[in-house]
Amino acid sequence: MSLATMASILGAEIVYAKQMLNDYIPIGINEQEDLKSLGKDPALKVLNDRPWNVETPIHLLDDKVTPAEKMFVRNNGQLPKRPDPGSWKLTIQGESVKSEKSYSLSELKSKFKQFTFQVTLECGGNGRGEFYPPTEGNQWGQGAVSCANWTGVRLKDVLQDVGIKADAVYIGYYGTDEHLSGDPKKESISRGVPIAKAMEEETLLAFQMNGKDIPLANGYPLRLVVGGYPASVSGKWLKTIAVRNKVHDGAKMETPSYQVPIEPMEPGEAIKAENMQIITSMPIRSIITYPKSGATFALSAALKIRGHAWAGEQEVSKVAYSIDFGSTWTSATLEKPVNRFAWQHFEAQIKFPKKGYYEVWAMATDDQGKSQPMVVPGWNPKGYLNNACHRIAVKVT
Ligand SMILES: Nc1nc2c(c(=O)[nH]1)N[C@H]1C(S)=C(S)[C@@H](COP(=O)(O)O)O[C@H]1N2
Ligand SMILES: [Mo]
Repeated sequence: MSLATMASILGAEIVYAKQMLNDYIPIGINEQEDLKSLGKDPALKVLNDRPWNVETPIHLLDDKVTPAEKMFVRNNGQLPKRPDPGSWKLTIQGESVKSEKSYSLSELKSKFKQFTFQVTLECGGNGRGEFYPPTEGNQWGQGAVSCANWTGVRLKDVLQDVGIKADAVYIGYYGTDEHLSGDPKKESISRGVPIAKAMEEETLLAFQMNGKDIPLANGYPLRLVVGGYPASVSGKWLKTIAVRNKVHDGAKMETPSYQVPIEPMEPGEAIKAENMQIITSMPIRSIITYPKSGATFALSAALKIRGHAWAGEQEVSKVAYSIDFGSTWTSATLEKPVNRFAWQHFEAQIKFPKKGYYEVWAMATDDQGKSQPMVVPGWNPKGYLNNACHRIAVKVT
């Protein structure tokens, strides 16, 4: 590869190119090539490539419907090879099914009514990087979230077709992604939801995203899509659903995975299983997707900001912004969600009083009156559910 080609891929001159070894490929290029092979925008941020954990910078979440190439990736195990959709089977089994049943993808598509919902999928660890003291795990900024259109059939309709017993309390999923160790006896992740959540109208067995095949990294050819809960319950590369007569006990259902303290904990305090609860509805949060933090604007023109807000299983009823470090707040214009579990868009026109440096903060409030905290909320051992206000820097000249 010529220096000029490398510079154009990197989008910058390689300042010390003369010092580079012959045939050396800058790491910046490797990561970008890998992202391209994943089908992702090279501007996404790789937090880990084994397993793949790729975050979307917030200004790239500006679309109302998240496009495939901008959707974050959170894998716990190895990325499966592209499977043959013709031989894919979904099996519904477990203690609480009347009898096990399997469906091919074409059976799922032809036998059941299809639905499309726009669903916010947010990693339970989104915002983890801001906890202090730091907790283990991917140090996500605030971009481990997406909101795409998912098309599929209702899990409810399929479970009713299979026939489930009265003692069913939970479902658990199994995907085809191998454990990082390659040990076939180990699962990378196998989580689930209470049966009532599984039976909700919007809970889908999805085979399309934004009207196309689901990207491989996001679960091709079939994934569970469950709104409002942490995205870890939306199993990718879905092969099996177990209908359980107890809380599902798959990988990452155990304490402290995807659990938060009932009574507040001090950093370093020993974790007691009886003080931990499984995360259900995600907390309220908002992000300012335009402008990009650090942008410069002329004082003469009003600045139009925009972004999205969501609140797990609740609806967002208000978004306000502040330009004076939270002293005063002004309401933004807020749209209704296109359906339950879709994020909601807000925008506002800001007139700044004079030239200088500002921060724009956004704060959402849900229909139960719950707002986002201005600072990082209660520390927890795995760094989940940081929904502190998002803020951007703005220079007015
Ligand atoms: N089979 C499988 N499903 C999975 C995961 C996984 O590693 N394997 N990761 C979960 C987690 S923790 C999250 S946050 C979401 C991420 O979805 P995405 O990669 O499509 O953005 O998928 C969930 N479903
Ligand atoms: Mo996650």
